[in-house]
Amino acid sequence: MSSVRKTEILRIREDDYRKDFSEMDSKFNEILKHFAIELELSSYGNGHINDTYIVHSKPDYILQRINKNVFTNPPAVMENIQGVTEFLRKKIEEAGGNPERETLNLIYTVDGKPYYQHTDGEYYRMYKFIDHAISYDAVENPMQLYHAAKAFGKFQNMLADYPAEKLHETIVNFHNTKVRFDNFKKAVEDNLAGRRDEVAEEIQFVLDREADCSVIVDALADGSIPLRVTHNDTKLNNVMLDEKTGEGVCVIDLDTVMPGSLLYDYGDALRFGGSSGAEDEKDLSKIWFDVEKFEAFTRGFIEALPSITDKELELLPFSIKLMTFECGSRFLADYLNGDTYFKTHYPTHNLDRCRTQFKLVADIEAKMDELNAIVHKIAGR
Ligand code: ADP
Ligand code: GN1
Ligand code: MG
Repeated sequence: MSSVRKTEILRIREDDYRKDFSEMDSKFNEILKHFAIELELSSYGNGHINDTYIVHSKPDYILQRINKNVFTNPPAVMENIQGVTEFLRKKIEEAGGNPERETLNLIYTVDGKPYYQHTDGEYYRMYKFIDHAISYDAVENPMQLYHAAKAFGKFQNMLADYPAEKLHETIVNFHNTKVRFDNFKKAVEDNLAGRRDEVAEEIQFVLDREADCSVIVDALADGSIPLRVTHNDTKLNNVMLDEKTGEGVCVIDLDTVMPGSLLYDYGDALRFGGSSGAEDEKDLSKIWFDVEKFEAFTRGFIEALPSITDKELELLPFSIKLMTFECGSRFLADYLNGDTYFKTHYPTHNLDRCRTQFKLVADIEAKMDELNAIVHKIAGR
């Protein structure tokens, strides 16, 4: 354990990494709690994909095991993150900001790599821990969404001239909703977990909305909206907000930075942030699409991205519906496949998540005219 405490930038000994951190976590946690001593390395955060640990040191670090099932080429993911963070570092310096805090800072191994591959084949990476900033798992007030929107908008602005051809497609067709729809139908057909009959209503909900799936994909293909470098996973807990001012500090979770549409970032952020409740709330009477939160995020996003085109503006409310629909159908597909993609904590976790998403989709559909009017009011065009 003490070897972990000694971890320093560029001085990480391979031996430190040779331990299985998840095993350490459960075993030592159990032993140390009997001595009322806190573990120096513990599980951290609520991401659905990677295994994240905080390494208590001076300063602290974030250690992550990259999910190889989701990211089949971790070195390509790390090449993207290395390229993007170095690029952002320069932009932040030019703007007089603090790159130690405003972008992720990778810790390199002693042999100069941005990740370490353990002998068991698993990939680990390390970042500086961003101090005095919070990533929220739930929205506490609409101002948080305003600040998150500014941060995600600024992130896109800074990457506007990033050479997109350098980016690997870390998850192929990540937001290609047409392909997602086909994958969904395959999950229904395969019925791997034998759960198809209990979710007939949810399956029908997806099938009824096939026409929506082509709207953004086709608009990108025919050039009516621009291809941009986007984050693609803009959940509120993927941005750190300053613990005192509440303002955006740093956009994190850069695994899916790829060419895409601004609508993916906007829609996905409001899929999560615009909900009245938790993504896995069981009581659906507590779930609706909150127009006040929508307005706060939309205001921040449009302020940060004045380059947004008329066509993109027109599609903003639709994109929330589509990203929510996409995510709900991904949760349902994973439920049908036997929960192999998202981390789940109980057997119907993915189904509960799917149901909140579909409740939101239906509510967004009902509020579409109101949402469109608000976008026009905010944009002034
Ligand atoms: P996942 O892909 O599993 O969502 P993330 O990269 O989003 O993994 O990390 C999970 C959580 O860990 C984040 O939501 C955030 O709370 C925390 N986290 C990640 N990186 C940092 C960092 N550099 N500093 C502080 N907290 C971090
Ligand atoms: C995952 O990694 P995380 O928890 O920030 C997922 C997103 C989903 C989200 C749903 C790489 O995000 O696409 O929208 O869960 N990330 C990946 O909460 O699939
Ligand atoms: Mg995350």
